[in-house]
Amino acid sequence: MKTKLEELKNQAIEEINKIHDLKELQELKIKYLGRKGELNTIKRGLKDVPPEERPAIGELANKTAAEIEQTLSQIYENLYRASVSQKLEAEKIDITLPGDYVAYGKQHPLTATINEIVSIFYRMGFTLVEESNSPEVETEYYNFDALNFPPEHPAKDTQDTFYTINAPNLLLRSQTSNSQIREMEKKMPPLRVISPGRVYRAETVSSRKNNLFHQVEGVMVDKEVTFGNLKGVLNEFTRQFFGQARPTRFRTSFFPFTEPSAEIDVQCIICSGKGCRTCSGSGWLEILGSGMIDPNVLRTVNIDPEVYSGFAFGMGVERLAMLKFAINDIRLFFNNDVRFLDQF
Ligand code: 2NL
Repeated sequence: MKTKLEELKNQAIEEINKIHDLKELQELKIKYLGRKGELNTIKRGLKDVPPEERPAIGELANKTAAEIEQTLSQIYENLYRASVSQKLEAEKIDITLPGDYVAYGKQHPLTATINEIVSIFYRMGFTLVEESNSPEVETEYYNFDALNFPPEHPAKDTQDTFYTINAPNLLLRSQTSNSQIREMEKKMPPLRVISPGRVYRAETVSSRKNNLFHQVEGVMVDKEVTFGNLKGVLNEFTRQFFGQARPTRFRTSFFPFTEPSAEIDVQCIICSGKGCRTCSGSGWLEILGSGMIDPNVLRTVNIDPEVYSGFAFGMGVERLAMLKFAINDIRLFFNNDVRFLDQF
């Protein structure tokens, strides 16, 4: 039995030293040291050994087991180390390589233009209308009637305005004045608010017109607000938006909701001559409409026109952005072509 154990040990160590991976190691462990393994098979012969020799043989069996165990764990350690360094080698990262290209998003030119307009007025004491006062789906009353549009005004025609088919008198607002009417209904003067937002018109889409566009409108209402205040505020706006050097002019106009009314032009940024397509040769470009709020409008929102007066203005954001950045097609704002958007 002594030789059997001796042979077993040598055989086991020889086999263990030949293995390549942890799976083989596990198999050998079971083969030699497992419950039904070779060592136990030999140990079962212990009962045939004379009693006086049993302790020495038993001790030898335990020693053999310990030696096999030790060889196994040594090999285990070597294999484990090798597998870890192999893994580390395979997953090695070269931190000196340049990083991946990341395409940064940009603010849309319309958003940037709205933000610029809003911040200019903000610095002159205007605040934004409340979102809840500025719905895009609106009643005929807030879009037209409260603004002193006569019942038969052509803008009310279904050819010009999008009406909903499932509810009478419900439409997509054609200007953001609805929000100022709602603000004035709820709050007392002094008031200085602006309302940027989407508006809708049933236009034939072209390089100059889209069914959806953006407006910024504003009103200021207080005791003794004058046309002089209107000129002061709007001159300051055009100076900041188009720059000190660009000449502007006031020109008389007409709107149902303001009296008197005026439009502001800036000198054409494209041309300085007769054949210009941008300004039709006039040399001037209209940038916004304005006026003193009609007393009828103030009465409609329960503000006494004998006590209070106000001015109002409205401008098309796409139009202003097109003039400022020399963009020749309004559809570029809505196509989301990155080659266009990347330039801002
Ligand atoms: C334009 C002209 C304008 C207004 C908008 C307004 C609003 C109220 C009362 C009176 Cl609540 N007026 N808004 C006034 C004058 C002109 O817009 O050409 N917009 C693109």
